[in-house]
Order: sequence, then structure tokens, then C-alpha cells
Amino acid sequence: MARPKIALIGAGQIGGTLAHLAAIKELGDVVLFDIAEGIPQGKALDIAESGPAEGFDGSFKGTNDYADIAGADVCIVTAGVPRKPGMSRDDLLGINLKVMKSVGEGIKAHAPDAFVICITNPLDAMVWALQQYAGLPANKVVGMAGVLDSARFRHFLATEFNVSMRDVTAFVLGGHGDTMVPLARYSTVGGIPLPDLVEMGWTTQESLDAIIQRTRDGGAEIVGLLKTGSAFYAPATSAIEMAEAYLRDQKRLLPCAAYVDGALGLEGMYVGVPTIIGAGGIERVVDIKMNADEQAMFDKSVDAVKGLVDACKGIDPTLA
Ligand code: A3D
Repeated sequence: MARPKIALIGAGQIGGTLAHLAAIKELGDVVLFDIAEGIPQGKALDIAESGPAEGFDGSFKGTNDYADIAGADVCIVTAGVPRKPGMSRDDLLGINLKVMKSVGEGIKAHAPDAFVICITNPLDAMVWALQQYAGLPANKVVGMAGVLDSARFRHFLATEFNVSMRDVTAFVLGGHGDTMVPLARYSTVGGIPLPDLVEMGWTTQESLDAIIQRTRDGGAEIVGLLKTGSAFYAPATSAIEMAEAYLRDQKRLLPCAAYVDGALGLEGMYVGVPTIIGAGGIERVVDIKMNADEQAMFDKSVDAVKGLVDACKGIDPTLA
């Protein structure tokens, strides 16, 4: 059987890391696309040359021509600009919306059967716009944020409890911004929910609150340290987890920015929710129950996303 084809739209910090991870995991042949000349070609060649030492096979091509993504099974979109210290993700909206238009048209023309994972910020509004510009079915266009935000939460929790990351599960839902909703009740260590661990004396409510806030600020913490860009290792790894779930029909339950119409009381919008990813793309949105406090946090986050979507519509009235 032919190897799957993975198109990476944007060959910057995340794009290059995605290509390297796809190579090491032998997920398929990789095409790196960027408007910058030489960058995708150079990164593709560099990764291909690491193959003999690492021991992977596959084809790696860098390009500035959308025709080269033809027939891609998966497209992962990082094209656009990242934030700098002091900027919020929302400050990127105007510039990255224009990028989503050109990327959406490129995918529509050359890879209309792909499963598309958007990473470009502000995430929930950009994935919504990308789906409209590309005209692909909503179950085939999804945003990566919840896997990353949950991974950050899991890392902080595993460190706090001095247990393996593998035994910590966590859910972060809502929009990928300051209003994101880390759900303590649905986050566990070996199946024990966080509120029970507080009662058991494993941590205090104050420490847990501080971890939740650190999770919300996780992106800004890295931006503040790097000063020249935003996180890229963990974002790339998170998107690869989603791509693998699709390519290998793993039916993973992952929090993603998916199109929700009916579940969680939402009508026709993209926001971070629990989903099941398999060969059918987003095969299911998991309609979890929230208590009053969780629902209030989620509603606030949904409103923030709606505000960004309205801002997109203000910039490009062709978006419905
Ligand atoms: P960066 O290293 O700047 O790479 C972006 C690449 O996009 C550059 O190589 C540009 O040349 C390229 N580009 C710009 N315009 C176009 C275009 N029209 N068509 C094709 N390529 C283009 O950024 P990065 O890789 O660090 O980050 C990429 C995006 O991901 C940014 O918007 C970040 O804010 C976002 N991001 C999201 C998360 C989430 O969790 C959702 C996390 C981290 C970063």
C-alpha cells in the first residue's frame, strides 16, 4: 500500500518540527509548503538527510507551489505569524485571516479529500474561517489546541503529584485563549478525579488553582521565555497525535476545536470540545455534562470565540 501523504502548510518552527516528527514516526511522505523560498526546501532536505542515521524511509519535499500538495491525506496548517511578547493570540486575527484565505483556496483546489488540522492562531476563529474558505466538510477540518493545553495541564499535574505523565489524564475545553476551561472534575490520576485528590491531601485547592492558572497562561509563559516566537515542540507533537489518530483509525478521544452543532448546547460553531478522531475525521463530539460553575466558564469562553468570529466577519463579509 502506498504511504500516506502529509502536507504541512507553513514550514516555520512548528512546520519543521511536524515534518521531523512525521519522519521519525514514519507516518508517511511529507510535503512542506511555505511562501518563503528556500525554507521548506532546506528543511525537507535536512530531515531527509537524517533518515539514514535515524533509520526511517520516506520522501520529503519542500515547495512553494500548492500543486505539490495534490492528493494529500492530511494537511496541517501553521501558515501565518506567531505572537511576540506582550501580544495576545487575538492580535494576530487580521493578518492570519488573510493567510487562511489563501491556504483554504490552495487546499480546496489540490487536496479536497484531506483531513485538515489547523494550528494557526487565534485558533478557534482561524479553523472556522479555514473550513469556510476550503469548503471541506466540517468533520474533516479541525483545530489543534485542547491536546496541547491538556498536555500542559498533565505535565504540571504529574510534576505536582510526582507520578508518571502517562497516568494523568486531563481535559481542557473551550476556546484556545485566556478563557480556556481546564476541567478539574474530568481530570484524573489513575482514574482518581482531581477534587478527590485534594480531599485525600495529595495537594491543596490553592496549588490546584495555581496549576490551572499556569495552564491558562502556558502559551504566554513560553513566549515570554523565547522572546522571538511561540511554543513549537509541544504544539507539533499534539497535532501529530491527532494526525496519527486519523491515519491509523485509532478512535482517540481528544479535546479539539471541532464544529459543534447540537452537542453541549451549541449551535453551529467551532470551539474546544471532547471529540473522537478516527478514519472518518471527527467521528463524534462527546456531549459531556458540566456543573453550573463549569458551564459558566465554558459559556464565557464560547462568547470570547463568538466575538473573534464576528471580528472575522467584519473583516471579510463573504464569511457567513
Ligand atoms: P513561524 O515559525 O513564524 O512559521 C510560520 C510560517 O508561515 C513561516 O515560515 C511563514 O513564512 C509561513 N507563512 C506566512 N504566510 C504564509 C502563507 N500565506 N502561506 C504559507 N505559509 C505562510 O510560526 P510558528 O510555526 O511558530 O507558529 C505558527 C502558528 O501557530 C502561529 O499562528 C502561532 O500563533 C500558532 N500556534 C498555535 C498554537 C496552538 O496551540 C493553537 C500553539 C503555538 C503556535
